[in-house]
Amino acid sequence: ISAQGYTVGILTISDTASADSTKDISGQTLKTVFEQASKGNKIFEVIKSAIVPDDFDKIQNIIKQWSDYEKLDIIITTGGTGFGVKDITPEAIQPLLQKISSGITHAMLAASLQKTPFAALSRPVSGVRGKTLILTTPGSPKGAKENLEAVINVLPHATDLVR
Ligand code: MTE
Ligand code: CU1
Repeated sequence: ISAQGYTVGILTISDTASADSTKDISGQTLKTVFEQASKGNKIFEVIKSAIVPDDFDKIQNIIKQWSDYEKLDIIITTGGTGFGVKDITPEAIQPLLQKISSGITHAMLAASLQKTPFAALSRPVSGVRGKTLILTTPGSPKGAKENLEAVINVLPHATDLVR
């Protein structure tokens, strides 16, 4: 594989979307944000997309697959970051992170709080596993978009340092 830019995997974590993939608007929204950002010099290539239910093992398995075997540069998730009983994205992903990137998490929350006080109800985590940068965003298309846009400009440099 001779990817010119940064390889990206988008993981939608949602019981609803996993039952009916046409309901996965947020995954598509994230893809569009990466495509628009790639018009400049920062070329992001979304080469993996998947949908899993709010299931601890299924979330961990695909994160491990995409980082340890596919060796993606960036994995971004949408969904499951809230306070609902089923929301377990941070609990599933945090133990897989070898380095915690508090700054990226902070940047997402700070920018989000400028948009809505309900940003406080997201519990994002982010960090590095192997050579892969992993970040989580909320499940709504708006929340996913705003969180990615908050940090997308630092992702190329972050990824250069990791790989
Ligand atoms: N962050 C941004 N930037 N914009 C938003 O609209 N919505 C919030 C929050 N973060 C939101 C946001 C809301 S209302 C919830 S409940 C949480 O994300 C958790 O979302 P999730 O459980 O779908 O991951
Ligand atoms: Cu909410």
